[in-house]
Order: sequence, then structure tokens, then C-alpha cells
Amino acid sequence: MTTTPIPGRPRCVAPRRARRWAVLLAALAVPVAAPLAAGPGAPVRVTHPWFRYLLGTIPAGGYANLANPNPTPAVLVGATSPACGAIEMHRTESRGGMERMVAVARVTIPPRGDFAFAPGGYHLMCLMPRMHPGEDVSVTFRFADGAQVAARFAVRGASGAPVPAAAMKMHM
Ligand SMILES: [Cu+2]
Repeated sequence: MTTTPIPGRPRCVAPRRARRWAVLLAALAVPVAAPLAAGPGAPVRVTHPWFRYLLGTIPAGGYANLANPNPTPAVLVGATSPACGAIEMHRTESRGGMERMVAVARVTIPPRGDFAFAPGGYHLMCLMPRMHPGEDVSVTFRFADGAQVAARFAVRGASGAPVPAAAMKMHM
């Protein structure tokens, strides 16, 4: 599966070396998550989920808040959606005034804590998006313990503002 770079636009994928480091660091950062602790807890709660959609040829950023109601960490290892060719988890870094995105393999939601995918920080990167502003599309989060949590993501346009119902039929 490949994406076609848009001339003049940076591809939204991390350089291979950065990605390897990100995977390694992510692996080190997870303290062998709660080995066989308590059984499956309550599902992680997903609130305010939305995508910023630009064009079908440009990855769409996905944002949401994830709340872990359990006394053990929840380790998110990926997400899928029928509206995306693939979903990567990215972190935006700024270094020397330059912003770039680094792919991360996993994200840990602390016990009874929250984790935010938000503009300028961690986000879901929906590659080859198939969606239109005004719709909502399904995303399934996958966790290290095998749990899956589905959420409906509202699709917004470039501004990130909620799309009024009247605009829904226009599909941009
Ligand atoms: Cu990204």
C-alpha cells in the first residue's frame, strides 16, 4: 500500500530511521504492561472523536479523548477504519522551528486517566481517507490485551469546525 506524495507537500509519514526509534522508545516506555493482572476491565471510553478531512489524497488527522476507567494501564496498539486505507498513530514534534510527525507503535493510557489525540500533538493519521465532511465514520481501536473499542468519528473540513447539518448534502 503506498501513498502518492503531493508535489510541494511533505508526505505524512515518518522517515524510516525515526520510525524505528519511535518503535524502540515506545517499547521501552511501556513497563511490560500489567502481566496477566485482573481480567478484562471496563472498556476505554472515547469522547469527542473527529477527523479533519482535506482531500482523498491527503491523510486525514483523527482526534479524540480516551479515558481508561480501570486500575491498570490501557495500551493502545492501533486502530482501523473502513474509511481509511490504513491508520497510523503519530506524534507531532517541533525541533528547530520545524514540525514533523513520528509514527508511534503504542500509546499508554494511565490507570483511571486520560489520553488526548489532539491537533499539534498525538493524532491518528488516516491514510487514503474515504469520507466527506458532515458524515461520521467508524473507527475501531485495538488494545494490547485484545480488547477492541469502536467509535463514530465526525468528519469535519479543513477548519476543524463542526459541519452544520445543512452542508451535509453538499459534500464540499
Ligand atoms: Cu500524522
